[in-house]
Amino acid sequence: MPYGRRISLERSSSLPPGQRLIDGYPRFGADISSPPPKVPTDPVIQICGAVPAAFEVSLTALATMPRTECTADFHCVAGWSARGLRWAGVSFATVYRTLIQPALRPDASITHLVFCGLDGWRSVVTIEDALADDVLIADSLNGRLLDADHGAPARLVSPQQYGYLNTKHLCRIEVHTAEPKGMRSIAMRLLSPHPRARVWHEERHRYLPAWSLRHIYRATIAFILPRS
Ligand SMILES: Nc1nc2c(c(=O)[nH]1)N[C@H]1C(S)=C(S)[C@@H](COP(=O)(O)O)O[C@H]1N2
Ligand SMILES: [Mo]
Repeated sequence: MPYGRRISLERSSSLPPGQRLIDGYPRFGADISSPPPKVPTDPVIQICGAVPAAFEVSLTALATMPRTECTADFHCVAGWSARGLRWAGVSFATVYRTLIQPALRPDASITHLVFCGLDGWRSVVTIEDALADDVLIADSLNGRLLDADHGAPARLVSPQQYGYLNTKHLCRIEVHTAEPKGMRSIAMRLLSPHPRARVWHEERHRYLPAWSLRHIYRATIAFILPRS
């Protein structure tokens, strides 16, 4: 299928502060000892929150919308980065403007969105960050349909924000008029991730300076990704 837009975010050879390049692109997350969730036969994304009635958008319908391709590096808050991933899908701004915005309550002023995965993952993204040019609902990686490891059937890709805001296995988008509660897992709440998570600003933690976390995170990934 021809692409309406192509975006490239590859920046010379540099990485954001505190990141290290690893070989390949691993499956990563809070619970990688469990298998990825099963994909339903006719997957949908439910839209709920500040809309008069929740509704569903099927992935089949999404697949007919104008496509965008975005080549970018991927950065996990734990300090690893993967180079030059070629994502394809629909720009989130297009989905928001054509499907979500017209359904909002007229008085609703949206500040945050929550992206939920089939495995229970939740990421809270500000409306400003979610509407950036390079944010996609991607269903393809490096020319192939997204596999279970990397978020089948579709995932959010926001390459300028750490991985934890890039919800895989996307099944629900909540629209909010104030900052909602984020991650449900106790571990993620203790980590208190930064609400904006911009990689080039090294926004790792809501309260602590980023440098104070680098060693803790490195130790964690050395354990999870032994060859990194
Ligand atoms: N549904 C879901 N999305 C998720 C996660 C998860 O565990 N479940 N982990 C997040 C984290 S911490 C990272 S770094 C990236 C990893 O993406 P990958 O597994 O495709 O490398 O997914 C993010 N999105
Ligand atoms: Mo991550």
